[in-house]
Amino acid sequence: MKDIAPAISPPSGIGNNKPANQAVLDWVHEVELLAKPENICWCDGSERECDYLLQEAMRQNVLIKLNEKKVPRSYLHRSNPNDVARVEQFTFICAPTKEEAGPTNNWSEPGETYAKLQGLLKGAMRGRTLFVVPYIMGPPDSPLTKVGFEITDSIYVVLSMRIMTRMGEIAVKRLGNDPAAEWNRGVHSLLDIDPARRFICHFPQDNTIISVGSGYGGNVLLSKKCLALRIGSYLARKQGWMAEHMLILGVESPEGKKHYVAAAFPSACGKTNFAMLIPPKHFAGWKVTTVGDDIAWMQIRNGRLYAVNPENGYFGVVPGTSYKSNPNAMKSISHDTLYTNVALTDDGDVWWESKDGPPPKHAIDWKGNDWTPDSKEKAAHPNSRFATPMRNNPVLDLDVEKGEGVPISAIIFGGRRSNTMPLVFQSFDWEHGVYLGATMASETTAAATGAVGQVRRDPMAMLPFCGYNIGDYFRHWLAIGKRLTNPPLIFNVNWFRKGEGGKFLWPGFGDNMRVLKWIIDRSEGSDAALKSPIGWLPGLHDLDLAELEIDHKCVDELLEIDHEEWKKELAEHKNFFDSLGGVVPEVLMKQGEQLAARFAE
Ligand code: GTP
Ligand code: SPV
Ligand code: MN
Repeated sequence: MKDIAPAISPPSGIGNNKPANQAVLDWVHEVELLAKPENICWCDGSERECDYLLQEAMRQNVLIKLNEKKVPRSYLHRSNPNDVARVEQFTFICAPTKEEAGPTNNWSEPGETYAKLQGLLKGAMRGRTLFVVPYIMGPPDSPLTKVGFEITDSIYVVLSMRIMTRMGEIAVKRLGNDPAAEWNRGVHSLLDIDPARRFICHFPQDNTIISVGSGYGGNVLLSKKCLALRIGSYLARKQGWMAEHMLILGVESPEGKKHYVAAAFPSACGKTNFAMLIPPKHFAGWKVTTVGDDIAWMQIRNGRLYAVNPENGYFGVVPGTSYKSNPNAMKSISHDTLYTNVALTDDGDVWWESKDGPPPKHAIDWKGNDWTPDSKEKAAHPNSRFATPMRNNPVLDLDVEKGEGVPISAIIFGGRRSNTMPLVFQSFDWEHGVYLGATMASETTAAATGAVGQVRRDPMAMLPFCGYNIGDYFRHWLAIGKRLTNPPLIFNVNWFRKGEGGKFLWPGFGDNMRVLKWIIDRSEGSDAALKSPIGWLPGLHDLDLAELEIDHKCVDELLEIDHEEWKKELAEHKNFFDSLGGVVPEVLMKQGEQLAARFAE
């Protein structure tokens, strides 16, 4: 299968949705002169255009149509095996100075970087079509909503953007004719999918993104990590709002009382699953609904935080998804879904590790090779993904389009930690909560290239996504807290603590409702908690574990604070802050000292 495909020649009425805005026309013309495409396809996001592009993508072997009976209107794409995840080491924040990018980002000088990228883009689209994809991020009537245009030479990117964003005419109309209007410029070219010529570059001051050499996910769907998080976080700080790597869920009690919660977990650490959870039988009458599964844009209204999901679809991890773990995700991806890097069965269905039922006797793996259950290789890549419209989600929250957003009662941080971190605890206050976020860590996953399973600090799950100096980002969090008269409570969770034999102590998935319930109770003023050096912990009887088959020993272990482990943890917090070269706000340094002092008491 291919990423790079020759130019298409759309019939009349398709591909000529040229906007009137002169700034857009000038920019596209500039890229055209540089990249020398065969032709330009101005996208309008219509059904007719989509049908045509799907036909072309199949004809060009970019997509395989799946069995219409098994997965209606769904397709499989295989990316180049050298191009299966985000590339953090080749991701750059090109702020005017290194200091503005800060100690956690790769920086490169804007002038030199533009020149280098222009060199790479020279003639890069010869023989290809240049697609212009207009899109908006955010519900149409939100004041936070942003317009973006992505230029790309990948038909797969166009089809993915149509799922992931509100794409087409809606954005052209919203931008209007004012050449001074604000919009994001995104240029993407596959070049030749060579890892040596793969760069994801952000120019926050110019609201511009240039991505070359990749065809995969977060590297190329420029709306998502590049605009909604990296450029988004830069704009958010300037404009006084927040752009976060957070899911947003609604939780409604049997009495009809509803809360919204936002949770920041690092990549492939459970956001999509938590956002769609189905409460266990014991919680009859409780309902969880999804506002977003990956990104939250939040602003202050009447002293409270309100969140919108800027996206229109989910780009979720496939392996591990099953009717047992996440029935709502399974239903969402049972039709109208674009799969990347999963296995293809002989009857045109898709398969992946941990899907329900026995593995197929034979399949074609994600690399396009024969596969049987005896194969040593995985059938699906660990970072294989689905792109599916959020409308497919059976528990989509009714307020997902609400421009003002949903009010947030609690913020949850969490990572993958085999030890040290208890199942759940609550911060003493906002500043302490910011400390929890700033010091959080997680084992690395297949969502980015590089080693998997290594504990690294990932502040607020934003390490790869904060578009400016992390010290200023911490300061921004603290400043937001000062402006909130009714701030969300802040919690930390860990679904991934392991016991003897390396097995997860906590069943996770739907049973995470038990933890969520405690969080909601605390938000409503319940005093069911015990004070510990690290924060408020649920007492043994404060978590509703009814009808859960779990050893009491496991629950003890899940809630245990091991002083030896915490001694190491505290040292790592300090090392991490010190490694940031003096940018960490004094209040957070103090929080660390206070935490140590509480342990010494
Ligand atoms: P990104 O899209 O990369 O930002 O990831 P995400 O945070 O949305 O992660 P996702 O929900 O897709 O989960 C990633 C992996 O973690 C999947 O393989 C899940 O099956 C697994 N997972 C999710 N929730 C749980 C849980 O509660 N317990 C356990 N053990 N695994 C979980
Ligand atoms: C992540 O890595 O956090 C993702 C997937 O959500 S990607 O869009 O590829 O970045
Ligand atoms: Mn993510």
